[in-house]
Amino acid sequence: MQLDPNAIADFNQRQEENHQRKLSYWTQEVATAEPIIQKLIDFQIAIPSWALGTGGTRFGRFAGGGEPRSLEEKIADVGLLHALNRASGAISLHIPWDIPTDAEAIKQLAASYGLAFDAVNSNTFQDQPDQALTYKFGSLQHVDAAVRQQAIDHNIEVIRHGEALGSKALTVWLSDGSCFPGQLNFRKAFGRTLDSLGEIYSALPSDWKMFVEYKAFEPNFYSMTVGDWGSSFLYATKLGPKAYTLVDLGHHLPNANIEQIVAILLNEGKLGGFHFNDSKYGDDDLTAGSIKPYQLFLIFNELVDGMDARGMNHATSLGWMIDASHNVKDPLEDLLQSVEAIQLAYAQALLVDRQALEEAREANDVAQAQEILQDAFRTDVRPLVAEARRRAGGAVQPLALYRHLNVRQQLIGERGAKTIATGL
Ligand code: RM4
Ligand code: MN
Ligand code: MN
Repeated sequence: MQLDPNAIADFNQRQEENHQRKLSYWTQEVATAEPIIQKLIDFQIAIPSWALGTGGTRFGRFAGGGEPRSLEEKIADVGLLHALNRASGAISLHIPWDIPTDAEAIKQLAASYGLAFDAVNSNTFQDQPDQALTYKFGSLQHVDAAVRQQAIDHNIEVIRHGEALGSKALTVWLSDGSCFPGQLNFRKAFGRTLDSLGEIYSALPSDWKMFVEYKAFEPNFYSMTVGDWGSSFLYATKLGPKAYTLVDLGHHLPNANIEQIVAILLNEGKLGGFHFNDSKYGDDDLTAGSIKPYQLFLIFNELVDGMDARGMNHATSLGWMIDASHNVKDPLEDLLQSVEAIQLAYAQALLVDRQALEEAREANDVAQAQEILQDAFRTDVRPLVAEARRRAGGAVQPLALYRHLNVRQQLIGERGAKTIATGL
């Protein structure tokens, strides 16, 4: 379904007075309000094609209705999100869950919604029905060269699909590792994985990036061959200048200081991008900012600081992607919430008084340094984010409008109550 632009304008009109009242503090009192609004308008977050349906756990799956049945319908869903918030202008595809059979048509369809294609993702963590060899004991690390070759070929095929769509990056997340001590020769597994990644790297177009995503656990529970940022950094460094580390917020051991990891990778020029989500325990894939919003802010604080130090464009230098799963919420509502949480953290980070913070640090004024960060974090920047959406043609209150228009009911009407989207 397409959103009627008049519906957005009408709904915004109802909020206008309220919105302007909250915004007036910003426009009248805060000198940086305008540049922050502009940065927010430019900042786009890619939606994962694998998270538009209801997610499951290994215990079950409780599907909602009106889930997208095809890649075309997934693109339509992301188009809806983007029409509402004007901040979801890209989609990230997972192959083979979403194979674009007619790339030109898919590209045009996406363009009609104002969407671009962010990183394409390969999948060597599952066996496909038509696949010759199994990934049960790994893919790029496998002891059998034929399995490694099959996984390399798959990744190259994913690059080709991405090229046809105008994608500029490949994300490789490997489930490779071992479940029990003794199962794997760590040194050999690292070497084989590096060689296999090297083959894929050689197939990258010159203007592409390769994102090496790490994860500390699951599905292998004793060791993961790309298990932490250190290993990912090592692979990326050995592979060459087009390879970068990708940080998925749910892929660390408990209590890891992710903002410090981000600061160091960024400073080394090896941070490629993000999979945003939130978690309480592990790779929970919950809505961004729903559990640890302060952590999300602290990550953005390092990002803004580090990107500015290196003269990087906030909107385009890194891959900004969501990787989430929704077991109990409407996926589209959840994604609207995630995008907004990311924008809020970004806006708060832009508010930090960096000069004062540096002065406090140089003076070892710990309390003052903490005050400066918490002052920004405790500021209600929702009017700024709403204004950025409004100016870009989106809804001041996207979730409220989504509900007001009964979008899910309409999707159920179009697609049916029992549909299943490919993905997590
Ligand atoms: C993994 C990882 C990858 C994602 C898969 C579906 O845990 O986060 O990025 O592609 O899940
Ligand atoms: Mn991920
Ligand atoms: Mn994950």
